[in-house]
Amino acid sequence: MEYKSALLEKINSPADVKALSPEQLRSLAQEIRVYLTECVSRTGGHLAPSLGVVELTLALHKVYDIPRDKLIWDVGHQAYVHKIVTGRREQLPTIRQYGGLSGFLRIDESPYDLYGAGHASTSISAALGFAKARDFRGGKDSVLALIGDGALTGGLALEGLNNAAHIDTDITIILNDNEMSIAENVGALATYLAKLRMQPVYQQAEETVKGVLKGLPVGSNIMTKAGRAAKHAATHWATPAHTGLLFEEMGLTYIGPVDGHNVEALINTFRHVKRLKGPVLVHVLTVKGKGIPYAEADPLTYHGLSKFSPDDGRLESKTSGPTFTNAFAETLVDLSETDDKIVAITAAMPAGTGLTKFAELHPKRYFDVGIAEQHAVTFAAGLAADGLKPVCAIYSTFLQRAFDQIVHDVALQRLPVRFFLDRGGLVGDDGGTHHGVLDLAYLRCIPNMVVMAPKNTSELKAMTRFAFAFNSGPIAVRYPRGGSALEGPADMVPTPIELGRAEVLREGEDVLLFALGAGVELALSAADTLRTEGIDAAVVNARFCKPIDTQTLFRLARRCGRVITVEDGVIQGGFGSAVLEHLADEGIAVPVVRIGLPDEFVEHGPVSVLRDLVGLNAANITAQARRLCGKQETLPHVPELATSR
Ligand SMILES: Cc1ncc(C[n+]2csc(CCOP(=O)(O)OP(=O)(O)O)c2C)c(N)n1
Repeated sequence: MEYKSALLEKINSPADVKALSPEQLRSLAQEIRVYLTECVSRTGGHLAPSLGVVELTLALHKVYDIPRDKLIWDVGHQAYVHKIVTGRREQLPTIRQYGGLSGFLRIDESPYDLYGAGHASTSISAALGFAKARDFRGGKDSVLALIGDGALTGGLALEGLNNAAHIDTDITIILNDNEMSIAENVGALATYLAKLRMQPVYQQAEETVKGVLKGLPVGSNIMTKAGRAAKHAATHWATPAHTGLLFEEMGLTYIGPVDGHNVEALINTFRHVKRLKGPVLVHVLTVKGKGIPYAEADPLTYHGLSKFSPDDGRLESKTSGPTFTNAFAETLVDLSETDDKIVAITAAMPAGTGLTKFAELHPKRYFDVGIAEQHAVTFAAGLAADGLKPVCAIYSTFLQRAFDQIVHDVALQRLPVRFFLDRGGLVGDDGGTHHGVLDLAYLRCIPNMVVMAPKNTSELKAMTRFAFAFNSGPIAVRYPRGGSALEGPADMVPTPIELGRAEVLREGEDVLLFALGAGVELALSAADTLRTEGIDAAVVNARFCKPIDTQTLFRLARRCGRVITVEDGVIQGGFGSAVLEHLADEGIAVPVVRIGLPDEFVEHGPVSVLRDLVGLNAANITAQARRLCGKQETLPHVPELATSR
């Protein structure tokens, strides 16, 4: 990839962007695209979203005075260009690496990151908070929310929009419309935006922009009929009167559509939008992956990816071996062939959750509801209440959004909704917003809920079959990204799954290692080491976090007299807590050590590094067992936990 950086190497702050002419900004945009692609090719990360907003980001920094003006990014996965122009250009190669820049925005990373995110659809609500806070302090700064068309499908974004149109404040919502969520964007709003895209582009040329916007009555009060009419006439000079009517009827001023790759048009638009009062929505049309042919042609693959060749986009081959996602996907497809009651729901993540094949085979039984986890769960509840067998395939971290729907709509009514939570445990590079470590705790406390975690992919297959045969209430299976080191031969059949029954992997006399999911692999490895030291550890694959196999737990806890629990979730309220509670209720007073994630948000970085940092590894289990058995006085040093604060 040819790499010119004449302008880029002088960009150290937004002031350097402000000093450039539109012509120079166009050249800078090209340099940024090459640099960005080079960097992401080496680290992995979100490529296509940032490539789509290069001109938009430059225009915003040219016109607005950030951080005095408040720019709130939705998700933050598309903010790499913002990082480059706000003093983090040289650090970009460290993005998503342990100790390096975050792949999202974080308040503590830079004064230019006014608000952090990682989950979608938060920007409008947060920006409204900034706008009202400004009003209270009598400030004059502009407040902007930058949100994608995908993120706009989220209920939270629509709640924000609803409130923005009603609350008396000045706010600009910039809609970055590239027609894509991670996959194709879906829903009625997406269809509506597609219609708007067909309209003539609002800012064709500088003169048009100036002509249109000069006619705009500054500070016109859109709450009065005359004010609204004047503003409407001025903002719809080049586009038909009905353009953006949906937003206008709600009470927002609609500006657009604007060509998001015409830096001059963007600058002119924002200069004038800055003068507008009330809630304004600027509809910007962008192309995801813009300027890098392979990313433009396949924005889904290049949305977020691991390392690749910057010249032709060739992906580095992934390590082969079965994955949990595929194990679930294949079993679901198998089951769906003989059971036409099975229906599947994703919240904008068809590929990541393994539903692509199911969608191809059963398009009528497959629902992508957009970034709408809450709706997904209540929708599933309705389907289940009328006799269907819905599966909600949602990443562990995103299902957090739908906690009350799980409680109120599903569990309270004992509806048989199957939850498949991919990316359970530490996910690595995406960091604190994305680690799926709360799920065991937040699901375990819900009455009527069954919660499982497999030790390997063949067990996940068995659990998937079990979950679809289980019709008496909600059931959840959570599993990590990737695969397991515990895979047996491909044709190995795991011992049958029975409700609330654990699998005893090793009997023992000295210490009980009671482990769940990914913790089983670590417990077995620790037990091997302990055996060489004369410590006889029993190892149990708990399989169920709820209900726990108390029969097995009590028998082995009594026999061994010492218990260590292992899980890749938070220890507060999680699986280990459940074990403690059961032992206490039964009056079994044995020492218990819980190994899992501490009460801290964990950083981004490779999973193995993060696990070592928090002591979620075989070495720590071994050391804890030695100590319980009186064989080691002091524990090895576990380095201080890195937190996201
Ligand atoms: C609550 C939540 N659900 C799912 C995701 C995963 N996710 C990250 S980006 C994205 C698509 C966002 O689309 P859009 O807002 O249009 O931005 P684009 O990537 O197209 O620029 C999704 C679904 C998320 N971050 N948060």
